[in-house]
Amino acid sequence: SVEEAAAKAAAHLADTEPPTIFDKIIDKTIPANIIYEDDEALAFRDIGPQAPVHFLVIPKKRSGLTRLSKATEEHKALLGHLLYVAQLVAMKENLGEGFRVCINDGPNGCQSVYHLHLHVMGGRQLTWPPG
Ligand code: D5M
Repeated sequence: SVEEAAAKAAAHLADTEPPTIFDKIIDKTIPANIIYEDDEALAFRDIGPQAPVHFLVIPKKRSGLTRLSKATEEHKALLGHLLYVAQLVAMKENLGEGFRVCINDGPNGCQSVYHLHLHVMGGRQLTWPPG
């Protein structure tokens, strides 16, 4: 369809944007504390933890997802998988008392790395609202 072709073109354009530090973590040219990996997703500890447990879940292929707002219909399964992995690893990290999943999108969302990532934080009483 026209919509699919447009989405494909947009995804290609997005993937011509510069690689990020996360690409180097994925190809293991820089070290990271990786706590989970499968064919599609990687989870590793955040370098500046905001809670006793703070890790990131990212897609191994950026797939045009520089940010959540670039998502198209074709990303739905991947997005679901990332959220599933977030809770899977949260349970492995003993966050059964609760945790928070957060995605920062764009300048107003305070996004700094333009490769989609879910923050998962826990291990203390979190407060609401965030800043
Ligand atoms: O969050 C980007 C997050 O990525 C931020 O919490 C720091 C983290 N970060 C950046 N570089 C690294 C490396 N090399 N290892 C682990 N974690 C890292 P954002 O939502 O874009 O503001």
